[in-house]
Amino acid sequence: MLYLILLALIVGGVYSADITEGVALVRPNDLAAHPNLGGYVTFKQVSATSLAGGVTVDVSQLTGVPAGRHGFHIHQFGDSSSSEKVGGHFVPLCSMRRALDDTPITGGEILTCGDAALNRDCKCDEIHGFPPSAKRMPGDLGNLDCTADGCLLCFTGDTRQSGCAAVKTLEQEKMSLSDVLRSVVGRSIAIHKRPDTTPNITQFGLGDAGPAIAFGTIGITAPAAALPPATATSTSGDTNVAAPPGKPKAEKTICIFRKNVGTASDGGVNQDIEGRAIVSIDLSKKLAGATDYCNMRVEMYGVEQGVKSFHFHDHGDLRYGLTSNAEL
Ligand SMILES: [Cu+2]
Repeated sequence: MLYLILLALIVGGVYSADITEGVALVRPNDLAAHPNLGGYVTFKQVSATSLAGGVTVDVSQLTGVPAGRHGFHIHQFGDSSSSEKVGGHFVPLCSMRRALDDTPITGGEILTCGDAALNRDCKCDEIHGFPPSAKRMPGDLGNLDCTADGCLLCFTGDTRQSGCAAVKTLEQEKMSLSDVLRSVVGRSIAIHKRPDTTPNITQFGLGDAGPAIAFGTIGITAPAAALPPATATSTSGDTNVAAPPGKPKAEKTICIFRKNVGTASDGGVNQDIEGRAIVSIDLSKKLAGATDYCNMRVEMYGVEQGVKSFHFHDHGDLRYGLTSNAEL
């Protein structure tokens, strides 16, 4: 009996309340070209207490992505207002040297990056590649393979018939939702126009996937209890301990408001509102002991006249907004 109770405690402790989750609502960069591109992608850290086991990515809820293969990455920054603002592929700890110049990566350097299950050497993180190899930037997620039925995620050698799947796990401890050093919270995901075709990781390159057709910013998933029934898919229980990046410390954050996809009749509301809110910290003021070191600037368009309430909310789970009657 004691054994059973202990087992229940262990299982409950790991899998009920502490799994860390993130979710990115995806929006097209050209609403006229892709009026139905939407949905969301979820990220779940397999272990609540360590990076071992990796992060599971679920693309099953993406909709309206054009048929074919599309490069799929996490990018460095959460400002999804342009391809320049999202930065390069997510590389949390190492120099971005290889993303900024044409320095070829030699075979010798490649040899120092083993293809073992775990390899955190910077040389492994700076090289563009495909999972499941360890020789890839942490933001390299492979390709999406989409049809009218939806999208699958594909790694090296995968085909739609064999290997590609709606839910796949990224290993090698390259990203996290609980570790501030490797956190993907607040970063952007990008769906590109063309396939990521990195056949040879010995050459510099980011895969020739072309421009991004859609972005989404990864936010902390709301606990299931806080979500409207239609979107209550989180298994986090009452808490979600996903953590935003801690290093380098951010002095400025931005929230991009994008026009909604869909029509009012299928749940799309406030379709004319767009803009951004920027919160920044004046470090010189803060270090000098001033109390007015935090500034906020809001640029919004399409809001009907009148007084509107404006809040920060607990989570970054924008599926809240998919239900027009959600009162928050
Ligand atoms: Cu990309």
